[in-house]
Amino acid sequence: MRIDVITLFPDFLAQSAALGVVGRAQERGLMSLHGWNPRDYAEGNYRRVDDRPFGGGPGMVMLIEPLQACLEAVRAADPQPAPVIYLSPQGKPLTQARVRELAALPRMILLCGRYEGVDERFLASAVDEEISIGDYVLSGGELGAAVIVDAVTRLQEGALNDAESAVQDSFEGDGLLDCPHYSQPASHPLGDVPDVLRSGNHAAIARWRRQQSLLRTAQRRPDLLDESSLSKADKALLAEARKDPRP
Ligand code: 9WO
Repeated sequence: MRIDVITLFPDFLAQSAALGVVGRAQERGLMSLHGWNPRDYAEGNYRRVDDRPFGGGPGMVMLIEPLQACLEAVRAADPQPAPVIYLSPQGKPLTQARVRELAALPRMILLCGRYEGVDERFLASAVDEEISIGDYVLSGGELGAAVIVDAVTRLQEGALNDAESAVQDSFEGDGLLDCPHYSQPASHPLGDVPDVLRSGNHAAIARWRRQQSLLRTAQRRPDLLDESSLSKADKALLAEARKDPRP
C-alpha cells in the first residue's frame, strides 16, 4: 500500500513511522509513505501557505492554491486511484471496521490541516472523506494521520510477526476488549497470577480469557457490547463472571 501525506511538517510523520511495526513494514516493502509539503508549491519569496480568515477572528486559514498544486503533484506521482482523507474533529469517528476497509485500498492521500484549518472551498472540491480520531482538538491533523498510518499498516499481510498477530485477534476478531496479561514472577507482592493461567489446561485458559474479555467490555465499554446478540455460551460466561468479577 502507498500513503501520501500532505502536511506542513512532513518530517514529523516520517519520524513517527520510522520505528516498530510501521518502520519494519516499510523496510519489507509492504508500505510506502510519502510526505508532501504545500510550502514547496507556494509562490513568491515568502512561500505563503496561510492567510487571515474572511470575517475576522483569530488565527490563519490554509490557502487553496498551494494545496491544489501540491495535490496535483501527489496525484501525478502515481496513477493508482486514491481517496483524499482530511483529519479533523468534524470528521466521522474512526473505527477498526473502517481501518480494515482503508487497509484494503491500494493507496490513500491524507490531508493534515494546521492553524484554524483549510479553506472550505478546497475541502469541498478535493476531500472525499473527513475522519476524526476522537473528540478532542489537536494542533493539527498530523497525529491523526500517524494513527491511521499505524492502524492500517499493521493490517498489511506480513506486517506482523506471529506473536504480534495473536494480540490483534481479540479486538479484530469480535470487537471485545483484550483480557488481562501476566508474566513472571507467578507470585509477587503486588499479587499472584490467577491459578487457571498456570494450570496448563488450555481449554480452561481460553474460557477464562474469553470470560475476562466479556466482563471488561461490559464494565468498561458497554457501548461496544450488544448483550442480546451474544451466544448462549458467552451469556453464561458473562453471567458467571458478574457473580465474582475479580480477575
Ligand atoms: C483551532 C482554533 C483556534 C481558535 C479558534 C478556533 C479554532 N479551531 C481550531 C481547529 O479546529 N484547528 C484544527 C487543527 C484545524 C484542522 C486541523 N487541526 C486539528 C485536527 N485539530 N485536531 C484535529 C483532529 C484530527 C482528527 N481527530 C481529532 C482531531
